[in-house]
Amino acid sequence: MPETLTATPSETTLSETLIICKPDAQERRLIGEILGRIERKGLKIVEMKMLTISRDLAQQHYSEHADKPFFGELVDFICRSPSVVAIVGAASTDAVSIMRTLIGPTDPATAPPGTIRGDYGTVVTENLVHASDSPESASREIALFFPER
Ligand code: IDP
Ligand code: MG
Repeated sequence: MPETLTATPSETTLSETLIICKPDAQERRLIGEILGRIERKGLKIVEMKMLTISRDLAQQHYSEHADKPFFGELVDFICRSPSVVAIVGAASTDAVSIMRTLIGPTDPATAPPGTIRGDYGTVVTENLVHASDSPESASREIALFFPER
């Protein structure tokens, strides 16, 4: 049997990021597909919960976009039905960049096939999945969604 099929994945996580399967993922029955891609990549789901994000939490999470014209639409969208929020760990220091590569660029219309957004989305607001954009954002967002940690 090839080594890759028998190897035990590393339990070590050297870095973490935060992901959100957004409301469109639940509505379109794509939560399992998204989490499956993350796991098959070799990343580890370290913590996970499902919740309908409150407007207050959404505004804090997306505070950097408060002045953008799409902010109201974005908050309405992210609160409209349940999301799955997870801490994702990598056995390297690159959890943030690996996850960002896996999801693809923000606009699914131009995101390359092979990325989650490129394979499943067509409009920019409803792009299925969030992932932290830097280690600093990851720390802030993990504290926001998992304050008990
Ligand atoms: P990111 O999710 O790739 O980091 P950001 O620029 O941080 O992208 O935007 C946050 C979220 O806001 C996006 O994932 C998308 O859902 C939404 N968004 C971004 N740009 C637009 C836009 O121009 N119109 C509507 N929604 C947008
Ligand atoms: Mg962002």
